[in-house]
Order: sequence, then C-alpha cells, then structure tokens
Amino acid sequence: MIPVKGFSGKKVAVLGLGRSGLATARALQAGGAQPVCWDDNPAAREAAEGEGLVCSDLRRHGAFENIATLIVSPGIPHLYPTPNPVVAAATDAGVPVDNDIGLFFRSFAGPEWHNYDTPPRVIAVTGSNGKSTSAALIHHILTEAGRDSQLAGNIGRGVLDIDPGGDGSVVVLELSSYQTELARALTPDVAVFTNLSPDHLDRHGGKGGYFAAKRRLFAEGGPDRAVIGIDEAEGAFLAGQLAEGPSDDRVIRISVARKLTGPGWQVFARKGYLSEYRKGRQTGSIDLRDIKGLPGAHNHQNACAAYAACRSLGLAPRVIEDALHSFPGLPHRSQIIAEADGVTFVNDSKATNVDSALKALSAFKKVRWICGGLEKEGGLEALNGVEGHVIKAYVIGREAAGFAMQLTADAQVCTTMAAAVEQAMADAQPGEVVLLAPAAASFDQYDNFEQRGDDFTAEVKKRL
Ligand code: UMA
Repeated sequence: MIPVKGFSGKKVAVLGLGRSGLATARALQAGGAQPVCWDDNPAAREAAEGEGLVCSDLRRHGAFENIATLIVSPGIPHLYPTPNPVVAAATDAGVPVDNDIGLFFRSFAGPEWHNYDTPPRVIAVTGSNGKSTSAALIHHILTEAGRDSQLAGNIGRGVLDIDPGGDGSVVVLELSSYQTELARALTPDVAVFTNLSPDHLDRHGGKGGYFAAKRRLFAEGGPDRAVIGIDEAEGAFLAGQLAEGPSDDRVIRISVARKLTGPGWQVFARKGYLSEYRKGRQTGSIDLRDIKGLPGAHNHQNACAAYAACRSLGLAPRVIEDALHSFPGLPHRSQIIAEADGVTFVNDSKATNVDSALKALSAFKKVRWICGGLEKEGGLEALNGVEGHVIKAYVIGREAAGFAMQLTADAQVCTTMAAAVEQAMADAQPGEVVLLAPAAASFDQYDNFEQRGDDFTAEVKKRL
C-alpha cells in the first residue's frame, strides 16, 4: 500500500467504495487521515463498515464542513452527463475534488529514494484501445528482464494498493480518461498514448472532451518521455505539440500505418515487422508474425508502444524481443481459447466498441463473427465493409434484430450466446475462426465484458 501524504489529521471524503475507493480509504488511514466514506449502494457501505471504515451520508446539508478534499471513484460522473450530487455539493462548498491517481502521484516518492541508485519510475499508459495490453506487455517485458515491476490502475488494481517503490523498480499504470480527467497531479516519467477513437462520449461531453481528458497526462507536469501513436489526427497533433522539432527524441512516435524514418526517435510495424529508427538510422527490428500472444495490426501497435516504453528505460532490443515471445496475452483480448478440427476460437469480449471490433476482425481472414449487445453512441456504420473478413455474423443481445439489420455482412439473429456459438460451430469449416468481438457493451445481458467472455468460452468448451 502507498500511504497517502499531506492529509494527516484531516478528514477526506471518499465517494465510491469499489476497488479504487476501498484502496484509497485504506491508504488515507495509513497516512494518518480520517476517511469519511460514502457509496450510493448500501451493500458497499456495509462491506466498508465491516472492515472498520467510517461511512457518513455525503449528500446531507453541511456534509463538507471540515472536509479537506473529496476523492471520487472513476465510474462516478463528476461532470457529464451530470455531476453526482455529492461531487456537486463538494464543488459548491469549495472543496477540491481529486481521485486516487492524484493522491498516488503526490504520495509515491519517499525520503528513502535519496539512498537509491536508480529512483523508481512510473510509466502511465492511456488511449482508447490497447492500453490494457500495452500496459500488461510493458510489465511482462520488465519482469522478464529481471526488473522489479508492478501493474495497476484501470487494469483492475487500485493504484494506492501497490507496494512502495524499491531501488530501480517500475510502476506501470493503465489510466482511463475518467482517471486522467480528474487527477490533480499527473507526473509519470514515461507517458504512452496508444490511439484515439470515440468512446465514453457521454462522460466527456463529446470527442473533444474525451481527447482533452487523455491529453492531461502529457500536460500536467510533462513526462520526460512521451510515446505517441500518430495514426489518428489527435495523436499526430499531440506529438507535434510536445516536440520542439522533428529531431526531438523526448517524443517517440509509433505507427502501424506508415514507415517512420525521420531524424527523431520512432517505432513502427509494417507487414509484420517492427522497426526502430533513431536519428535516421535503424536501431532495432523484430519479426512479430509468429508471436502468438499478439495477433493482428492492433496488437502490433501494442508491441510498438511497449517496445518504445521499454527502450526509453534502456532495455536492449533483444531482451524485449525474447519477452514478446513469452507474452501470454490478456484474457478477453484476442485470446485463443480453443482450436478444434482446424477451427480456432477467439475471445475478444473486450471489443466493446466498433473500432476495437474492427481491429479484432482485421487480425483474421475467414471469420464467423459473434457480435451485438448494447449499442454505443456513434452507430454501426463503420462496420460496413467487413465482408472481406466475415463469412457470417451471429448477432446476440436484447436488440439483436435491430443490430443485425444495420450490418452489411450476412447476419443471423441468435439473441443468446448459446444459440450463436451453436450455429457458428455448426457452420465453421477448417481454416476459419469463430470470433467473439461484440462491437457493443455487455450490460444488456451481462454484468461486464468479462462475464460475457467467460460465457462464450464455456459455451464453446462444452461443445468440443
Ligand atoms: N457508485 C456510486 N454512485 C454512482 C456510481 C457508482 O456510489 O453514481 C459506486 C458503486 O456502488 C460502487 C463504486 O461506486 O461501489 C464503483 O466505483 P467504480 O465504478 O469507479 O469501480 P471500481 O471498482 O472502483 O473500479 C475502478 C474502475 N472502474 C471504472 O472506471 C468504471 C476500474 O476500471 C479500475 O480497474 C479500478 O477502479 C481500479 O483502478 C474498470 C473499467 O471498466 C476495469 N474501466 C473503464 C473501461 O476500461 O472502459 C473506464
């Protein structure tokens, strides 16, 4: 745990008692503060009280008297579509609003760091897609290289839950736009921006607000090194804004769309090969084609991001290459769950938006595609044209018929996962892939995307 500094003897309000909220309340206590907790769900309050935390209704009049700051969980709206009433009350009372990420950056460094040969480093990864895989890959490479590394943030572990940094250690954080938008301190040593495509637009008042939230990671304090995916206009703009000129190697540009051989520092992947160029000369090359844990161009972008971040810490290209080969991949992300009679079954339940589903589809040639669920803002039009890869779509979800009607690919309304898997398996021929890449949220039928991916896996395995 990282004890929170700067609030000893003070009351700090904590809103939301999930993974990040509970870790925050414990870390505040460890730092000598008095957390005053609230969650709109009574069961969450009961669980917190069960471990000795104090809960008090932060919605009541005068709740923010003598409160130093309010810490808000990422899943709770602080601005759009409308602020949670507790956040609005704190703002009205003039109480600063922050989150666990802000507290982490204020509290991580300790006096013992003076005695370290190499102070701990923080690598923070953001972007619309690929941030979990890129962050997990960086952590994997560092661990394989013998570095002391910890992984936390949006990937599932509250940032204040990790151990204090040791000599030469690294913390790898996956940060969502919810987290970067609210944090009052954001000072990673290396910051990574994978890509940008519309997501969570309701929480950021549109795409501009969404980009602005992610961009804060590069503005507040400024990382020593920025690794930026430049295949979209926003990334290209950000790289240009951060660099003094084309040869400024504080920015490492990455691409899977084009060759980058300018005077600066860049890493790109083309035709399955990763290349690193620095000062106009090639300094590294890796064949990515046989790396099982990283199929498809979107994963090659993750490989470029992780490679660049690890190179910026001084790791050798060969060390990184060896570690890429042993990366097992993440559950629910292009995860091969079975192979039988020449058919491969792939779980990409994390493809919760159109863009990530397109990326998953483009990694394979002949796809029996299980898709559908709760449609996100922006429509499905971008999915037109997938016929080159998709033999047939098997549509799940409560609104499966409406979803199927919007697809140009041959589509069958299946509604349930069981029916979709049954039909796709009956139709599949050797050499084909049965891929779950929903292009939609899971909440119409499941609690989360993990449960949806587990259901797919179970339905496949019981028929093999
Ligand atoms: N709650 C309220 N009022 C509300 C809404 C929620 O009191 O109006 C309470 C709930 O009752 C619950 C708590 O808030 O007890 C949940 O807070 P939370 O949704 O922030 O969830 P945590 O468990 O704290 O998990 C959060 C991140 N969740 C979200 O951003 C939605 C986790 O990312 C993250 O791993 C974790 O902190 C540790 O840092 C998950 C996620 O879905 C994986 N992220 C989104 C994504 O990847 O698309 C951004």
